[in-house]
Amino acid sequence: MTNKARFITLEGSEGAGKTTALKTIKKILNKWGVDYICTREPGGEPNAEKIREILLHSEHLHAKTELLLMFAARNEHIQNVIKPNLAKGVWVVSDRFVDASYAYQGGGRKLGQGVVKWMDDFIVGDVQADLTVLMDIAPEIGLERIKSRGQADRIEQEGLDFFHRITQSYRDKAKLNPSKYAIIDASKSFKIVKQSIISAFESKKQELMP
Ligand code: Z5A
Repeated sequence: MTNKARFITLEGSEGAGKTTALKTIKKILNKWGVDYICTREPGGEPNAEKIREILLHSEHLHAKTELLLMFAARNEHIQNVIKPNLAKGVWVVSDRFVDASYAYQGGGRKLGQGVVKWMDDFIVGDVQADLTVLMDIAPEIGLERIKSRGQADRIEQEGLDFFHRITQSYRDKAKLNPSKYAIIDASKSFKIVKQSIISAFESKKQELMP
């Protein structure tokens, strides 16, 4: 495998179908014959998984604490998982990464994009995704899909306005650098979503594996 290892991230609001999309992405990468790992945020390594517990299951957290913990977990994840794998030629697929902080903390929590950009520069630096698959969905549809899942975590308990701001922030971020994104209409059927992901990867293949 002589090609440069690539960093792929998967993003979207609640119930967008990221877990389902990941299965399709794995099949594509298997077919391409690349060596890869799948990981997630917040989490992906032991310290970051402990921080995930605090983030998702604390009774209350201030918005700025949430932002700081997201980036603390991310730093552990970058240093201990993402960078070492990319350095040894292994592709990394992450279920959520820094765009989620722009969307949830910058947009949802109204902390603004500026402070997230500052943290992004400080913590992420040049470890940016080569491709971000954005599962774009209206919050009404996404939330309806996850309704039957039982107990919602701390973030999932927010109101509809919060999720509208998230969806908008994701779209705004993608507009800043459109060539880096594959925007998938996640409101469509499983079959159409799967086909859209396959088509998006096919059209990016030359760029990812020159
Ligand atoms: N967070 C943050 O605030 N800031 C950050 O920087 C980062 C994260 C990195 C992580 O939660 C939380 O952390 C998350 C953002 C925040 N917010 N919350 N809460 P998580 O990892 O536990 O969960 P998630 O990332 O939000 O994933 P999810 O809720 O499980 O959604 P999903 O993976 O996108 O959906 P899914 O499980 O694939 O599908 C949901 C349901 O819809 C399921 O029943 C499917 O069968 C169904 N589905 C999927 N696709 C379809 C289609 N096409 N048609 C019909 N039904 C479908």
